[in-house]
Amino acid sequence: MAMIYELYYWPEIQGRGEFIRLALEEAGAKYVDVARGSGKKLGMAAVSKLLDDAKMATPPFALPALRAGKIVIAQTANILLFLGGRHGLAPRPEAGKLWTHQLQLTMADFLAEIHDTHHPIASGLYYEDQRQEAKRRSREFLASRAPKFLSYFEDVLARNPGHKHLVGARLTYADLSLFQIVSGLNYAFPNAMRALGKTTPLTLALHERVAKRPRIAAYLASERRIAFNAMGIFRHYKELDE
Ligand SMILES: N[C@@H](CCC(=O)N[C@@H](CS)C(=O)NCC(=O)O)C(=O)O
Repeated sequence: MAMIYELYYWPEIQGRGEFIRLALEEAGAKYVDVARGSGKKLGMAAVSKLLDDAKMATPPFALPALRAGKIVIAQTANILLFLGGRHGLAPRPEAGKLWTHQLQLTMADFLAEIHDTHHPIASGLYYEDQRQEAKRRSREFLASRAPKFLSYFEDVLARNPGHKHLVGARLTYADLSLFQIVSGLNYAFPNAMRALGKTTPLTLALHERVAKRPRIAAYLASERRIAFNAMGIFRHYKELDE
């Protein structure tokens, strides 16, 4: 019988959980989005139970976490390393596996900087309490950091024969994650992305192709896909996108 994974993540945002959802959806894997479910052993109570489990020998520091049978794995890139190996979403040879993981870790760095555009001082403070700093941070991010990260991934695509995937000749979870990053940046910084996109045609083409993959297209059109919103990692504040 196929395993039913349990994804533990916050119920109202795409956030880091979305990188896991995309991999599970592309793999056609069976999973339960625990916090979004209702009934026995589901909902936020189940998430709290996991996070508060004092007896667990391998507790996660933060979400997302994935339960696969007896093991619970956390750290987005670590979960994807695991799923990539199990579902053919990464090369099997060590060099390719590590390269895919390396790209994912670089996207994790990028994502942290994206988050810090609207929360540069503290995640625990309201955006309104760090507005001025957010403006400065975003200006710097859009002028130098976003172009540096995006042109890096563009260059990786350019170096890979065929230019269709980040790694080798087949789709990997790194492609799915780059799709998610571009989707999020388009939502958060539509103005800046209009200009930045012109310099990253291979990345934009990858984004289009991933969106059209049958399982991903079905997922994006479904209720399982949470819309971008003002609570997630990718947020749209007009004043940060000028
Ligand atoms: N490096 C971790 C970061 C995890 C993380 O920061 N998760 C957020 C939600 S997206 C969280 O639950 N943070 C709570 C905290 O840091 O206290 C990963 O990539 O999974």
